[in-house]
Amino acid sequence: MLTRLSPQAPDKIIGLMQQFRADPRADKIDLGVGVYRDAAGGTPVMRAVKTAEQRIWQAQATKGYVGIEGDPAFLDAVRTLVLDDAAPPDRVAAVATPGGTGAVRIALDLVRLANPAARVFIPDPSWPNHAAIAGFVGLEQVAYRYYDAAAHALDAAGMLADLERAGPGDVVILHGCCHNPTGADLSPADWADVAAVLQKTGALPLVDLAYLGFGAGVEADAAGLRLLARHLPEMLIAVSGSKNFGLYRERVGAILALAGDAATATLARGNLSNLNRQTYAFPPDHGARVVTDILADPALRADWQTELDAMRTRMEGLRGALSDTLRELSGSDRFGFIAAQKGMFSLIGATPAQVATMRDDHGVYVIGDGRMNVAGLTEAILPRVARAMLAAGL
Ligand code: PLP
Ligand code: TYF
Repeated sequence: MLTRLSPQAPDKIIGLMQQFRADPRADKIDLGVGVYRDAAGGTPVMRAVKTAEQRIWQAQATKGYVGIEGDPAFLDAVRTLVLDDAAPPDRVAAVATPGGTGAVRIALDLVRLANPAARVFIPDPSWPNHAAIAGFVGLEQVAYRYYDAAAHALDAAGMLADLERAGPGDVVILHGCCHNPTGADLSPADWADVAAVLQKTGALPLVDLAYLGFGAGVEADAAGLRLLARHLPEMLIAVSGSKNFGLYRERVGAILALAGDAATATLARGNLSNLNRQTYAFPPDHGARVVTDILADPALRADWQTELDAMRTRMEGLRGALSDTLRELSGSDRFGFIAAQKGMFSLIGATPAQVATMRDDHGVYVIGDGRMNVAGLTEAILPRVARAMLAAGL
């Protein structure tokens, strides 16, 4: 049986992680996979997470199963963090998932159950797993214009024109904030325009929210999806706790389904619960419990917020410093967009050959499409990265 399998390529991000690990150079620089790094180049456990874990270790008396949908307290905490009062709780169905990737998978499985003929509209470019998972669950994919590479900015007119083509049985994937890989986000006015198009077409938004708090702060980053929730009858939100709680390997996530009424929310919850059961039964609990405890304890929550704000401010500082260094070294303003963009990533505008030169000649790893994890920079390595970019011909 197993001999009948065909080889599967890893996605380009995970492939690059493997290539980086195999590189023997001591001074290699990893700006590939999206992991936040502090000034020392590490990805430490957040303070509030450590405290919550200590308390859980002391108080937890059992590792018996939690429910198939995950802990209701976790789901309430996530719903409130993400939606605040933008949607009545009885219209929201939620289940916990392994990470945001699990949430995207369960969301697209839910769409397939509702309408196997649904088309999934995916921004061009997007996180590679969007198209990969849509294809794997058997849904047709449609790319919509998102990024104007020459302007290093959102192509709002192209996006809206393409989204007009989605119909009532279709799904539109939107990045809640900190667009991966471009760093180009929707303005509040763009969100209002998208809401109007979705209202007109009846297409279902699937908001992928992997970086809440990394863009402009938790409230500002949630404003766009909350606007959709206030205006549209239905939406799906795939939430990740990997980045903003630094819980990557614990696999913290949830899918929220906003339905038109409470009865439909109950129907959606039953389907989400069944998808969890078919896929992995009980979702992981440890990271979810950490998040629940942090959000429920005012002191822990304040400390988490402070550390998250500091991480965001650090990323903004690195964006400014890289753009300034490139201005000094190149005598031009052409990298100003790096300072203006949001979150961990920017497309630096490198061709595949320039990406290879940066990697082979300078030991600087960015993804093949030119995506740089700006949050992987440190003050110490930043000048070397800027010089490598220019030496590669950028
Ligand atoms: N969606 C996007 C756009 C991402 O960049 C990521 C990666 O962090 C995820 C979802 C989900 O990540 P995880 O499964 O680690 O929570
Ligand atoms: O885009 C990134 O780097 C992160 C991590 O299949 C990631 O979102 C990368 C690839 C993947 C899953 C997560």
